[in-house]
Amino acid sequence: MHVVATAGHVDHGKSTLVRALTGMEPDRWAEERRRGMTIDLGYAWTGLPSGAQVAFVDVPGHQRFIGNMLAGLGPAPAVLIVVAADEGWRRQSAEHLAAVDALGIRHGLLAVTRSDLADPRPALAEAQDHISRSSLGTVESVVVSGATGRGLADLRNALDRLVGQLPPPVIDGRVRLWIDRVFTIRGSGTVVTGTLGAGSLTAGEELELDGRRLRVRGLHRLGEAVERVDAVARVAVNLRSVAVDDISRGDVLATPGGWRPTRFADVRLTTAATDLPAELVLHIGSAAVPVRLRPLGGLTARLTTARPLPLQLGDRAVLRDPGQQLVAAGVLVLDADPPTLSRRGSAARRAQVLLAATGRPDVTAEVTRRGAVQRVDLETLGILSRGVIPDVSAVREVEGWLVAESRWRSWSAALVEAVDAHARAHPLEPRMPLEAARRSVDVPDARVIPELARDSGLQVGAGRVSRPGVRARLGAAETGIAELEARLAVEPFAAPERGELLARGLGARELAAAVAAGRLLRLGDEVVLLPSGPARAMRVLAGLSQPFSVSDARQALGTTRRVAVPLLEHLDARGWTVRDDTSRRRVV
Ligand SMILES: Nc1nc2c(ncn2[C@@H]2O[C@H](COP(=O)(O)OP(=O)(O)O)[C@@H](O)[C@H]2O)c(=O)[nH]1
Ligand SMILES: [Mg+2]
Repeated sequence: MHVVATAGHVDHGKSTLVRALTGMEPDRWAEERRRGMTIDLGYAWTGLPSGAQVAFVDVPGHQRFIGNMLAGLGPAPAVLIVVAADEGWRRQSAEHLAAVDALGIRHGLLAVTRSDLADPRPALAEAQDHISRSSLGTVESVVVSGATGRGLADLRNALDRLVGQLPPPVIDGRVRLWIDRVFTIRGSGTVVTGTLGAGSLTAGEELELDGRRLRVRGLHRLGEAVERVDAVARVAVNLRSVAVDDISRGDVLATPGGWRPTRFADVRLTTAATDLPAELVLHIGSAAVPVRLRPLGGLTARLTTARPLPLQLGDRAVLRDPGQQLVAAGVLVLDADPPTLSRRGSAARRAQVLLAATGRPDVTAEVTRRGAVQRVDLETLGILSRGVIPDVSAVREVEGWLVAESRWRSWSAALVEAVDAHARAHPLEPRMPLEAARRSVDVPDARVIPELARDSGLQVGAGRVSRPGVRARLGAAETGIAELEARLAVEPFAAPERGELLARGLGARELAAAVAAGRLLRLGDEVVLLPSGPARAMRVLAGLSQPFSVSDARQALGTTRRVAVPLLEHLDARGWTVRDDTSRRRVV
């Protein structure tokens, strides 16, 4: 399906054309039909000669309803501009074209209608002239009459060519459905409608609305119940467990976790705009939200929105001056996650950065600007698609982080320096804990450190990072350790008592260093043996009749319960012995 919005001055024959093309009534309200004027958005659809389906979003032309018009136009990929032959280019023709241009819509068609009332050529030439200077460029034109039916077949063919040129939608991406209508259907409950520009919807799935998870009870597409709707489409979504009053036009149904609503965006003004007031209304999708505009320099500005919006890089929107009911400017979102502007001069520096921004995703530039960023953040900002691998010569991907090569090299240098400084300051434990390394290098996530360390010629083990082969410098404790080693070589299970350790100058730090250096083995808090102790114990225990008790082991090893119990537990833990029941073991 394709979606085309109408545009054009009030009473120029938009709704009449839609009615003639579709056989459906776009003016849904009794008041609209009584006044013969479109007030709100109308919806109608038809098949084209090629078999393609087109759904129209028919907009009001009257200046008072420009907000409604923008809600219909905002999410539409293409536009049908309607001009009356007898009236020519009028104020809202220009206003609507300004909105089309601000939104950067590139696909359109011109219909000069009411050709039964006047020579269509002057109106056509004038309209073409205006349109060719907008984002639409030169468009195909058709002369028609809604009253006589003249040119309707040509218009159908032209619509076919128009929709045939539209770029294929992305359907495996995130959903952001700007809601344009909310109502209840008896027996079904709350229904919302919108133009699905990308992604797909499935009955039964969960979506997010304003942070709430809601389940899709059913879907309608062109009036028919369906299980799944792919973009581009007009779609009606029946939602469970939400009241009509809790939803309004401009709200968004979104892929859960797929978007990060923001109140700040840096934008480029895309249409020449001078003397913009600071208080404006931003029209994006079907939403109209008050914003504050802070010029940064050149045509760039920071927008602060009255409520959070799910924005992404490259979004187009319209700024309107609420006092004047006019399109004030178009905006292109350059950054939906901008840095805070604090210090004097930071706005000007920010403008410098933004001047170079294209509004197209540039992963390398984004990662370089931020240094390091989580992949999921770039995905929610629309900068990187799921599964796409960034340029590996400029960006490194580690544990869900994207790190600019330049930042990686500075981290690497800082890590080597920090590890060396740690080793100098802590000779008894020269290996630096990962978290301390993370803090001193200012890496956002300790999970990145192991790869950073390896890439820097360092080694990682036991939650610490160090130069390869680094040893604890035991210094003054060396003599005490050597004496203890000599004694344990003779009496392997006579673990030293606290008094002996202190007498040999071995406090907690020295013992920890000797353990880290592989000189001693510590079992629990109390027992210190040689690292060979457990293997020597196994040789003795294997000679016992199996199973054996703690007491059997103690006697065979010539030691005390203080040593035997943790030693046996250590052997259990290594899988060298197993406990048969609560008190007896056997050698495996
Ligand atoms: N004679 C003539 N009248 C038309 C034609 N198209 C629309 N009209 C009339 O123009 C008026 C406005 O039409 P409408 O479709 O409501 O205009 P919209 O405001 O652009 O939607 C209505 O009275 C229509 O009957 C046409 O091709 N020929
Ligand atoms: Mg109308």
